[in-house]
Amino acid sequence: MLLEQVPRIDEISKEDFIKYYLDPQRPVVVNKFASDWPAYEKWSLDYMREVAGEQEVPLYDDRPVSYKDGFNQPHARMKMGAYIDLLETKPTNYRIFLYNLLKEVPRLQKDFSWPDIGLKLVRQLPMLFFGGKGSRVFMHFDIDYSNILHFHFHGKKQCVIFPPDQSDYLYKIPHSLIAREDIDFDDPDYEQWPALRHAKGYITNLEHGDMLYMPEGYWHYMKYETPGFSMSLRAFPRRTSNLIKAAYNVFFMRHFDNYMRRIKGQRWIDEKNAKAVINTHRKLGINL
Ligand SMILES: O=C(O)CCC(=O)C(=O)O
Repeated sequence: MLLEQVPRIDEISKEDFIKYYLDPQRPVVVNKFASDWPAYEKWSLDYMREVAGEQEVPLYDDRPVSYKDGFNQPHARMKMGAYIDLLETKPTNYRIFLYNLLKEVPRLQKDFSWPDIGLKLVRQLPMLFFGGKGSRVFMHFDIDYSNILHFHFHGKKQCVIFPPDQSDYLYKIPHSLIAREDIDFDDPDYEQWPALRHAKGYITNLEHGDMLYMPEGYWHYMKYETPGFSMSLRAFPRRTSNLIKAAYNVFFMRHFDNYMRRIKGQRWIDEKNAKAVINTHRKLGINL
């Protein structure tokens, strides 16, 4: 894998964001973008415990996809307060993924403002993500091919991202949004996954208040270096081809995948995992 640093800037106007990043679909990190928001002072794990401690939240760990679970089905539930205690006391794989906490706890919405940056952000979908020290978010892209503004709080996080045109090298699982889960994207085994040698992407490290812009359909793998949390704001894709793919995923693919899990069970998951390797190697003419 060839990873270059995501470009970083200290501030940006709407015009420049559109011209240099949104139109050409290039990622960027804006350092301390959130520094003007009340969230910059307030948002910490202690504050989340205070305002949302009693909320029951869905949790995911890094177990491989099983036919017994539905598409994106949580692995456990816990009170937010107990979850934050866990995050603060020991490393844990439990993560909160794609949770609309701001709907459950509306006062959090007063802590930030919607950036005026040339994106039509979807007001109903400010999603929060939490992770413990060392927890990893498998390599995936988002079902709706949105443009994503990803803000990080409290701790440090590393993000490895790839443009959609790198999909051929990433061992994509058919009928899903993920790459092979047994690839260690921190230190890939190129003997086992030779196609990854060709993949060209970006890496960046986010700290409290930083914002990463991920263009439409970008693959992302995230590692929480300390306990922390992030908020993603999203704008639906502007490219028609991505809108069509998003509609296909939302209205057909995930239901088809759930149906096949019920019909074929684990065989369906195993077949898809095998196909990810066959398809990738065939496209690149690799014979192992
Ligand atoms: O950082 C995370 O926990 C996951 C973030 C993510 O997948 C997203 O923003 O779409």
